[in-house]
Amino acid sequence: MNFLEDLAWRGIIYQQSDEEGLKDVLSNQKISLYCGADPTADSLHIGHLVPFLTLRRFQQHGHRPIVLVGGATGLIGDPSGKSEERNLQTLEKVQENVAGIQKQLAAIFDFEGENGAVMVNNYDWAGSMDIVSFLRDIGKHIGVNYMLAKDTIASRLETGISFTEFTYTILQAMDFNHLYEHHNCKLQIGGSDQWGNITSGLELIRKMQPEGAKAFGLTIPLVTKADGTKFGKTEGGAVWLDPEKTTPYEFYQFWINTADADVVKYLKFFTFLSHEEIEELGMSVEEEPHLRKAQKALAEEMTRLIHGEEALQQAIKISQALFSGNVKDLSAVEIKQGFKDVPSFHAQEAEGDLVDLLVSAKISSSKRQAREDITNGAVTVNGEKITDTNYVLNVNDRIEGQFTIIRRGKKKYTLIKY
Ligand code: 485
Repeated sequence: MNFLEDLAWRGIIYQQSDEEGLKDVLSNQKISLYCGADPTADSLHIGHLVPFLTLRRFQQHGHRPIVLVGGATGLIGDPSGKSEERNLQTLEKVQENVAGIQKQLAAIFDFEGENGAVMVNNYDWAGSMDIVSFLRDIGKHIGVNYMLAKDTIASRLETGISFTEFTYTILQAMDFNHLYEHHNCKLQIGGSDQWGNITSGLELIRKMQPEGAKAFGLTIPLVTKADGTKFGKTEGGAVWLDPEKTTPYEFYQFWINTADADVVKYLKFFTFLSHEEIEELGMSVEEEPHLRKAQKALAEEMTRLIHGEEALQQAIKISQALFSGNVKDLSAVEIKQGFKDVPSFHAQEAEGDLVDLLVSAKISSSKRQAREDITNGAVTVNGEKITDTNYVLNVNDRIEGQFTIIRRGKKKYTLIKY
């Protein structure tokens, strides 16, 4: 199975500008190719991953990835897939976001060696271009009729689109042409919503480059869920790569919770596991789904890839502790991650009596209920069952002086903070 066949097996290919042509080029040369992201936030989220991981697959096969962050395009706003005009961001905010995103992308690629990755920012060539050059040298090659026919523009004609966003596709086309000229970049990849922008680039290259110049476009399908809900969203919103926004534990939990109907597809899309490994995990989903081997493999691969081995081990430790209830060996840092979404209560130094605390932290509805809960054996403090209704919490019940974990019943955790 060759590289393109592997991508097809993984379900990664959606549209191609010239399937035979690309197959031909890749069968006898190593190329440079690119994928871009706009700095709309200071972090990427998992919706960005498949295209960039695909870029990394190309690198593993000897091709050179060019990673573009849109310092210029981020100031304009891509209308693709948006039903409404975007709000402009300030230059300062965009630059701050560029730095955050570049750092995350840098961690995914290898910058050393013969086909080391290249990081570029389109602000470096588009930011200083003057309007007369733009209109004469670039704009003249792109017909307005051609632009109006693009889905992302046509779909906005009723509701309205500014000249700013209308022009966006030309900026992205200019990037492809620039990278073709300066980096011999022959292929642009992106999510399926980028088809219009990628083909604008092909059009501009055809018009501006010497006859016979050949470039290609390839898009990747949107990641979907079997139950029809949107991929990559949790109750807390997007799943970010930034550990401050989505902790490694939450990140791990997101993947662990993948449905059986989706897990093999995600293993193919997101991981670098071999066909044999993925097929074996697929069999496990069929024959022994309760073991959730495929989900565990997916969560481990993804957490290790984005956050590293140490964070992965911590995420596993927190998950096991929360599952078994044996929480006393967690460190304060681990508790902060694992209990981010658990109800918490700020206790005053004086509140040492367990019954009082259960009531003031709203764990039990009354003192009577609290005593009943304790005698029933429903209450644990840091994973230890307490059956004495006169129990008074002491300094030893504070993990690293900061937290006490109280559980009522099987799963209802409350975090006491000091
Ligand atoms: O030369 C380029 C300039 C900007 C871009 C690409 C090439 C960014 C692109 N227009 C864009 O908006 N991408 C999205 C983003 O930045 O969030 C997403 C796409 C998604 C996938 C992902 O980037 O919506 O399909 O391509 C990497």
